[in-house]
Amino acid sequence: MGCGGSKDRSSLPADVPDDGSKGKPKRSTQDNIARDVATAKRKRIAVAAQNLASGADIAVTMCPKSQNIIQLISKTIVNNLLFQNLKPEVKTVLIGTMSKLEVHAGEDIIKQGDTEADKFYVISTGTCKVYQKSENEQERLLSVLSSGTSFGELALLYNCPRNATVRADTECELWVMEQKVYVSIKKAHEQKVQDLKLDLIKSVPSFQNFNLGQRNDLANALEPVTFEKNEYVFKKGDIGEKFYIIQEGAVEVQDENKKVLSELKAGASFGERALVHDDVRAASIMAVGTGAVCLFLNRTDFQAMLGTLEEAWRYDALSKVGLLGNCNQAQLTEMSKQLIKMKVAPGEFIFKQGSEGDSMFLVSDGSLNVLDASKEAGENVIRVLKRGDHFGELAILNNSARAASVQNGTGDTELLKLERTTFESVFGSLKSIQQEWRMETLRKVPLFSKLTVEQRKQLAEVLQPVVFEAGKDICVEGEEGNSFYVIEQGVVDVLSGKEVLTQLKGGSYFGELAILRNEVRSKTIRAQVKCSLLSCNRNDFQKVLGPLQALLDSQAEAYDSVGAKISLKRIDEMKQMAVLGVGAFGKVVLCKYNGKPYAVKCLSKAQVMATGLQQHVMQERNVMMSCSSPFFVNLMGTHQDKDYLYMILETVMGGELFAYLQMRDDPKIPEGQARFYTACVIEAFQYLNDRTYIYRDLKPENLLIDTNGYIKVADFGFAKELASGKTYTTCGTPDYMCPELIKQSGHTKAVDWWALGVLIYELVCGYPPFSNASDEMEQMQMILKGSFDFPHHVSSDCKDLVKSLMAMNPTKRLGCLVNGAKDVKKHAWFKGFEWEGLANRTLKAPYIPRVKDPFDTCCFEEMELDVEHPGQGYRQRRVEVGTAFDDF
Ligand code: ISQ
Repeated sequence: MGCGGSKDRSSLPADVPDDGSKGKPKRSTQDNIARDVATAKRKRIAVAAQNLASGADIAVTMCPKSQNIIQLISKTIVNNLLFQNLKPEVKTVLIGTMSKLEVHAGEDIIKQGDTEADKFYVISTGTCKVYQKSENEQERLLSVLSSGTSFGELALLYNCPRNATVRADTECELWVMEQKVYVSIKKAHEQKVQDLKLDLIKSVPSFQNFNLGQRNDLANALEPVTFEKNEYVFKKGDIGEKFYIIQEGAVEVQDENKKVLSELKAGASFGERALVHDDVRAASIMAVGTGAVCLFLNRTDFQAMLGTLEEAWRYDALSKVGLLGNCNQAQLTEMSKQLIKMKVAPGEFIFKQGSEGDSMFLVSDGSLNVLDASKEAGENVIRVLKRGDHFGELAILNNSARAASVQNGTGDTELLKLERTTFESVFGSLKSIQQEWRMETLRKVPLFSKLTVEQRKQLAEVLQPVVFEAGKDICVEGEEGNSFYVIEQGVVDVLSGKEVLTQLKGGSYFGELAILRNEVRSKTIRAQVKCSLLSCNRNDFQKVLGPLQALLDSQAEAYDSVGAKISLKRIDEMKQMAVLGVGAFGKVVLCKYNGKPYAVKCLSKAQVMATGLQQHVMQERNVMMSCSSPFFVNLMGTHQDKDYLYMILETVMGGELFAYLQMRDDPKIPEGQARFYTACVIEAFQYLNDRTYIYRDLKPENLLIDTNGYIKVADFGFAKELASGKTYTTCGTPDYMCPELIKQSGHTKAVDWWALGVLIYELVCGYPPFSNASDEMEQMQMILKGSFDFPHHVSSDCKDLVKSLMAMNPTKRLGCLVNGAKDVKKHAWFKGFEWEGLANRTLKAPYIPRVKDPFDTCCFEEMELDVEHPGQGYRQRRVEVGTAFDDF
């Protein structure tokens, strides 16, 4: 964990040039790998590039240099991983920004261990020597570098301590590239490319109704292809499944005799039918002028990502039906497949006012008139319905009489019909969809975690809808309450006094202890917009679950440590009991408060500021505040004083999965056990995906085992909200990084699903897939190639799952397709796995830690209570904190 467990010991290999003499020894056989890792495995540290939120303001200055120098730099970086696949114009700008550095013989250019490492160097004149020393050892000469060589490139990817010292041996002239500049230029370029694709997508008629998320998915999946002048894209009669958008240049549309029918230019698209079915091309397409650059998409990829074009359109239209607002993505997807096509003749009535209905409709083509029967013909049209509009949806709920008549106009109209019976036979009644949503929400309330499915069902049934207008208080701080609330729709503010602490959105809940006992509300909860909530008061609760009072009371006992949020006036209200871990950024202390255990993570404000991580810390706090899952180490509250930030977390006393793996004789675990741990992580990721959060630091070091043997995900330092589009700050742990993180081409939630593949691999093999590299740059190269093998003992289902998760192309990765996490859960490796048992925690865990009581720290490394905080040294520095942590 970022700041848990034993002291972080970096296994990062040298950030020095590749002269073949550095780094870990290469492994030869699978057996050797296992043995090496068993004896030498270290906790891996997470790394991150400087956050680019501020990158937009980076001033990029061009530094003049001669053609000779430009050529020398170009030649030096030509085979460098970090400059491969860059467009020539981007390379030119990057080289243009490099500044000159002159150093005298004997001067250190970079120093081993230096943490403020953010520069890459090219030597133009002179020689430098590379030295390395291990603890208590004299410096050892590793290599000599001369004109036309480079060093320090890892610093362009992310900040991590320098692994060697590079010292000028003669007077030297060097050219320096800064991480911030490199990252911001690449980001600007990638964003330009993405925006361009999004613009092109906007002009494609079939994609008109796609939402931003879907358009971004499309943009990510579009691949460029170049056609030379007079080259055919396809010929009339060919069968194809590719759709094209012209990005640059032009093409001619020709008939079979090469007669030109028309010319298409940049922005135009062709071959759209191929996205629906195999297209027998109706004409030939040939690149003309100086040729054409097209973006293409093939049907298989398109459908895996978004379903069929028709389904995507139907999905979008259904998602706009207010009554279906509670259906999740998977349900809407399923429903869009069940709509029945109907043709309506001119003048035909769909239904008449007052009649009983059992279907709802979407207009897919043409238009319809909504008529008020009480008015005269000619004045009775209240509304005209067009493609994408829906009507009659109340009939899905019950047999209520139609409120108006709907009649076709003069043209042919096509409708999509959803009958109540079909709807109910496939999904159950709408009521049951709502019920399922309620069940799912209640399942996440820790107080109800011991209830059986049946008991939760009863509770879900007594939830009453209640609407609060914007600005209305739902609970008031200091007042007694007796109701529990779940937010169905809308956003509420959580206030302490006048200060807004956080926001809660759909699916969040509050006030649950009030249904057991008179609880004084610790916060005010105010509707930010008009909100619909479900509530249950103590009376209703008693009626259905009265006999369970004892069970729930006992649950409530433990609840202060698993569900209720706590707030402190002073941190010393908590008694420090033991240190659970110290890492690069914080110290986690086991504390006692009101007799209950808490894990308090302390971060030094000065250190956070000095390392530029304030945005990450705030993101971590915000994500954790708005989440609560049995598969997370949940945040119970926050606190701060002059020097420190405190995150008050629930305790998870079984230790890190990493430590458990380390203590075993065999570093690999049986597939059944790996399946159980992986399933817990999938539950956590599904929860995050549903709320559009990404996690970005999966590894056994960040997975804690609770006293029931279940996994809880800890350390949300890199988590962030990403509703659509991509994010650009490279972060994570090198072993777990996916190709797009290394390419810095922008990334999405797909990074987490890749990392899950790495985790499964590491669990079943005992070492991660790219651990055979001799240094970090080689490891990056291996990741970019996707080259890894499995030992013989791994089952074929397991291999298949890992390969599907570690798909090089993030748009084709399992977990990122149209059915999201469900696809992963349905994979053959999980055949027969009891997901329901895992969710209600009745499934037996493969290993139960032997923990005697809530304060037993036997699963953690022993440490002195007064062990120094890693940010101690920063306290002396005068760091301006300003308002950075006001919202913490
Ligand atoms: C919760 N319980 C035990 C140890 C922990 C370490 C870090 C974060 C949370 C923890």
